[in-house]
Amino acid sequence: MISLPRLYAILDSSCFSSPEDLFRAAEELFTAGVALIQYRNKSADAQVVLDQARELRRRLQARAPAPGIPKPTLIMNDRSDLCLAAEFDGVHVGQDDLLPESARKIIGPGRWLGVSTHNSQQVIEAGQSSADYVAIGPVFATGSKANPDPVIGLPGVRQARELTRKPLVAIGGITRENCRSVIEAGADSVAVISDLLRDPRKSAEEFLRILR
Ligand code: TZP
Ligand code: MG
Repeated sequence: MISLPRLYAILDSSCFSSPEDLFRAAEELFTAGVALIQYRNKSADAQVVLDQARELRRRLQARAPAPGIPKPTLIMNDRSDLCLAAEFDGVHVGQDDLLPESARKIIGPGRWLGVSTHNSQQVIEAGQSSADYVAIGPVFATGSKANPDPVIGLPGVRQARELTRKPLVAIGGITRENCRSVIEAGADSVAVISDLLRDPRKSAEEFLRILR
């Protein structure tokens, strides 16, 4: 069973005005000690996604981690093929992507597989799959996802916790203000897009302090 860090940072290309800005944010998260980072790009062509993912990895590999902090685990959103091609550490699939077992076939046994879920039935199914972690959400209202599923609230996190023993990631509208309550509801980790954007290093440090 994998061990999830409390903070799971998601870098969504649509939130940055250039790839360079995204790479810089990644470096700041790295400096803050963020141990798990997802690269999410819903709009670019596959080759552009691959090139950016490789550059992201190269930038983070080139930096020496702070003492006691490992290199971040890098997760590719949606695409198992690009996860392999970019030599990422894992892939995250949603309900509209490859089924978990199909993604697993591509990435093999060693890389991480995460699965997004939005209701009890999906949590149960993901829990029975070869996923390494199950993500549940949106916990709160979010502006970072097109056509989000209904908000599940903290009761939804509690329910998901009862339905699977796999490591549980909560996502959607999670901020420094509410993240503690999400962990207390049973999540092992919180995935965050927007509340890391403004000053990535400072916000990540604050998240990590609050979640310690
Ligand atoms: N899946 C469910 S909510 C969400 C995704 C990708 C977006 C989370 O972004 P934010 O800005 O942290 O609410
Ligand atoms: Mg997806």
